[in-house]
Amino acid sequence: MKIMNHFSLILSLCFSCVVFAGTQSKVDIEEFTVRAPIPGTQNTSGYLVVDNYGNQKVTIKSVSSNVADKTEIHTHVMEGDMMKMRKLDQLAVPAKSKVTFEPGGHHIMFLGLTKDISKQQSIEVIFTLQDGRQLVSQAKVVSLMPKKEHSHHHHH
Ligand SMILES: [Cu+2]
Repeated sequence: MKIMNHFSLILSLCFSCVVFAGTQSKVDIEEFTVRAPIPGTQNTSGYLVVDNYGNQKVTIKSVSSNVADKTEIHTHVMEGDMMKMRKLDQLAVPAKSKVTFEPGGHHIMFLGLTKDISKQQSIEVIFTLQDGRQLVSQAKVVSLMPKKEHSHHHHH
């Protein structure tokens, strides 16, 4: 039974290579937020969920934006007892699964901001997939700074 399962898995993988090559990947970018940079800093990070609801693995090859010199996929790794960021050259999302980018894990890194994104509602980020398709998504700009201006408003 186990051997059969393996055999049919291999068959279906090869089958999908031939039949579905060139078809569109079924993937969504969800809950995309980017942090307004801390004043005086040039870098910031974004978080999202990549939802691959298709039957094929989806690989993100690169990300780009027009608000920073470089836009990269990063993850955090432990080196000794130090948490360090590392650039990922690509990110594979298995079929029927989600990858969550969150603080302490994967993130979109914006290096060398060229625009003051804290004044924008959202920014555009483009994900290029291995099949050449591009996903254009909007990241909502969120501020981590306490909203002091609201603390003096009293509602009666
Ligand atoms: Cu980073």
